[in-house]
Amino acid sequence: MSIVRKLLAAAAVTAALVATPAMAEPVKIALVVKSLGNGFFDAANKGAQEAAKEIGDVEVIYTGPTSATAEGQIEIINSLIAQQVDAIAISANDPDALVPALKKAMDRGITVISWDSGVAPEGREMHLNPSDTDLIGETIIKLAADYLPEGGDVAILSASSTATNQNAWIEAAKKVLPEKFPNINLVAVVYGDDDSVKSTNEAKGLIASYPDLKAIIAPTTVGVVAAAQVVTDQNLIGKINVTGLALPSEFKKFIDNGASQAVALWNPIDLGYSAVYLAHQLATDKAEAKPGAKLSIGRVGEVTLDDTNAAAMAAPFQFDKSNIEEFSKIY
Ligand code: RAM
Repeated sequence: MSIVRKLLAAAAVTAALVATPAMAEPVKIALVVKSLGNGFFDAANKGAQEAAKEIGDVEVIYTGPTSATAEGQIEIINSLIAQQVDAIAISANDPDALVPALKKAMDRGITVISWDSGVAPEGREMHLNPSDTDLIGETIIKLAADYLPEGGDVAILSASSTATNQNAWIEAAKKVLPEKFPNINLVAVVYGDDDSVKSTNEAKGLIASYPDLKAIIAPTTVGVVAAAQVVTDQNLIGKINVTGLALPSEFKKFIDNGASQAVALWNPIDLGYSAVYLAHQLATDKAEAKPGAKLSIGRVGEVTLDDTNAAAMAAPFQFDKSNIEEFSKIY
């Protein structure tokens, strides 16, 4: 329980002795995202608000910087400490740069967890991965390889160069390449910072620099849309297949027009729901984050913490012509 809540609880007991029972303060959980204006995080917020409603007496504060930087997130963390929130659930733009600010938050009794994109273990109580990191790494390569029977050049268009999640997926992808996908040639990894304009320019740069490019793999919902738009605009449909991790509602048009054969993702609504559910359990002392702990994520199920207090949710779904329409209505 946070220090603030303990004090409030004590105050409420005192007040109850002298007057009518005090109104309980809601548990304040800040859902801090990499940047605002990203549809993936808006969907996560939908799930976060659902969790708050279901649990009751919970206020979710949805916040994030305007661009996906650690500096922007540090400012926000400091302001959340000043606001005396009960918990911070953050998708990090950098695994290390946020640690001092998050440690300060924990020293003040604020529960800190990371989700989606992790913080180094010393800066949080636990981390929630949407899915197994190695599985995501292999999936993004397979999505390209499935449509390249002869193999060929592929490039990765990532988010920011310090994003914990994308960097871990790219590492995992590089690990499986030589053995499982020997004819896939990864020629470049570039960074669009989860910014549409930068991602568009990086995609154009890849196409200009690598004339034999057969696929662009963007493990970011922002980058994948930018790359597919560039391929569409440059009349490269059928020559370059865009794939990666995409939000069906934003990406359906590129499956429809053939700029992409297939993409993958997990359910961002369930991810946001689970992050808030976990933050609430830890902030109210209903659960403790320690290796081996099995923690409830409400209607989504349960996760088990590993040695580093990290847990992973389910395998990603694949979307193609057969099912993207249906999923595009959900997220
Ligand atoms: C972007 C963000 C997010 C990532 C998704 C797949 O929206 O970078 O962190 O999980 O893509």
